Amino acid sequence: MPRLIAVSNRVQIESQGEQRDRSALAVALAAALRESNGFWFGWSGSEIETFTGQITFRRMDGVATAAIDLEPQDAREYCDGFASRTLWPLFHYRPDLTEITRDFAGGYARVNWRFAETLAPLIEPDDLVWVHDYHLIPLGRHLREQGFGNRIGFFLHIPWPPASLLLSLPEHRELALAMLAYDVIGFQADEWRAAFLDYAVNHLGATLDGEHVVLGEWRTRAMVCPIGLDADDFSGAVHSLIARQAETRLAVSAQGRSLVVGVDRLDPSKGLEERFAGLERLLADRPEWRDKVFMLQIAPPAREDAPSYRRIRDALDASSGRINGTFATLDWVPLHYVNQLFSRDELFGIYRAARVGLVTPLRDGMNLVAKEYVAAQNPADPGVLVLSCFAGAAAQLTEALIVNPHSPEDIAEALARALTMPLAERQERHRAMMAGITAQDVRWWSNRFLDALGDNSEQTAGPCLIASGSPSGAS
Ligand code: ADQ
Repeated sequence: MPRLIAVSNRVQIESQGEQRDRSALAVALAAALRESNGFWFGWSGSEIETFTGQITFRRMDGVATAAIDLEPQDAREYCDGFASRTLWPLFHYRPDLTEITRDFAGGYARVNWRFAETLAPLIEPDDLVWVHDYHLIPLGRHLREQGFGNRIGFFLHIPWPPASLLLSLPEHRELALAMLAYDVIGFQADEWRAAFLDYAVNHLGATLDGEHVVLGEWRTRAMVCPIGLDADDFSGAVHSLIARQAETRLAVSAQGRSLVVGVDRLDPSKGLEERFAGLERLLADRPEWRDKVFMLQIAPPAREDAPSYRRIRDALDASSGRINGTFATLDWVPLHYVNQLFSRDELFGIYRAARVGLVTPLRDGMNLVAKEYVAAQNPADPGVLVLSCFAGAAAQLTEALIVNPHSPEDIAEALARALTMPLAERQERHRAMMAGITAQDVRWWSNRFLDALGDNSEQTAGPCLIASGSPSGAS
C-alpha cells in the first residue's frame, strides 16, 4: 500500500483524552494514515512573526502529523479572508456576502505556495497525496509546477457554485484550472460535480470522457463521493452515561411536549432565520401546536469578526425574542436558542430526545448533522428528519421530509406532518435511512476516494506536462 499524505488547512488529530469528539474527517483520515504509515500535513493554528517553514512533527493517537505556523497576515488574508469571506459565501451561493479584495487573493496564493514549498521535501515518489477543501485548491498545481508526478487528489467538502456565480470571482479561471492539476477530484453530490463540469466545458474548453474531464494533456477523474458518518462510533454513544443524562434532562424540561432540534454552526448558509420563521408560521397558523411543541436551536458562533456573522447573530436574537415574546406563556417558552458547543455524547442524547430533527441549510456540501440525527434515534420509536432540498445529504436521505428551506410555510407544514407521523411510517423511514448511513459510512467514503486515487491503471498528469503553467489546449 503506498504511503498516504493528507493535507488540510488545519491538522485535526486530537490527543487521546479528546478522542470521542473527533470529526468524521479526522476519524477517516486517521485510519487510512495509520494503515499506510502516512502523515497529516497542515497549519498548526499557531502564528509566528516571520514565516520560517519549520515543521513540527508529532505523533498523536498513532497518527503522524506535520504542522507549520503561519504569519498573522497569512491567517488574516488566507484563512479569515479569502477562504472564509470570499470562497465560503460564494460557494454557498451568497455573492451578496462575498468580499472580493486583492489582499485576500494574494494571501491565499502566498499561503498555498508556502504549503507546497514546505511539503515538497517530505514527498517520496510513490506517495499518494490527498488535499482537502477550498482553502487549498491551488496546492496540487503548485506541486506539479515543482515537478511532482505523484498521484494527487482533491476533495471539496462544500458545494461547487454554478458558473454564473463563479464568474464574479476575478480568479475564477485560475481556480478551476488548478482543479485539473489533480488526478482525482471528489464532490459531495452530483449537483456540485455537474456545476464544475459545466464550467470546465463551457469556460475552459474541456471535454468529457466518461467520468474524466480532459483538457489538452490533462485528464482528471471527477467523482461523486459523499462523506459519511463514523456510524459505529456514533451509535456507540447509546451506551454513554453523558448521552443518557442529556436525553433525560431534555425530556424532563420538555414536560411532555414534543421537542424539535436544530444543531448548526452559526453561519448564514445554515438557514437559521428562515428556520425560525418556519416555527413562527407553525405557531401562528396552527394554534393547536402552541404549548405542545418546543424547539431547541443550538448554534455556537464561528468567525465572529466578519460583518455577515454579526448581522445574522443580531437577526436571530431579534427573531427568537419576537417569537418567544409573541407566543410564550407563564410555563412554556417555544424557542430555546443556545450559542454553545456540546460534546459528541451530549449531542447524541439531545438528538435522541427530539421528536423532529430540523436541518434546513440554504446550501450545504453534505451536512453531517442530518446523518447524526438519524443515527442517534431509537429504532423502536424514531424521530423524523426534516431536511433541506439544498443540502448534499438530501440526495442520499430521500426518506426524510424534504423541504424548501426558503419557505416558512413548507417548513411549518413539514413540522406538523413530522409531529403527527404514525409510528410505523417513522420506523420505515428510519430503517431505510439507517441502511444507507451504515453502508456508506466514513470508511466507505475514504476507501472509495483512495481506491480511485491509487488506481495505477490511470496515468497521472506528469510534471513535464504541466510545468509550463497553462495546459496545451486551454483556451
Ligand atoms: P460543516 O459546515 O462544519 O462542514 P456539518 O457537516 O454539518 O457542517 O458538520 C458539523 C459538525 O459539527 C457535525 O459533526 C456536528 O455534530 C458538529 N457540531 C455542530 N454544532 C455543534 C455544537 N453546537 N456542538 C458540538 N458539535 C457541533 C463541512 C461542510 C459540510 C460537510 C462537512 C464534512 O460545510 O457540508 O458535511 O464539511 O464534509
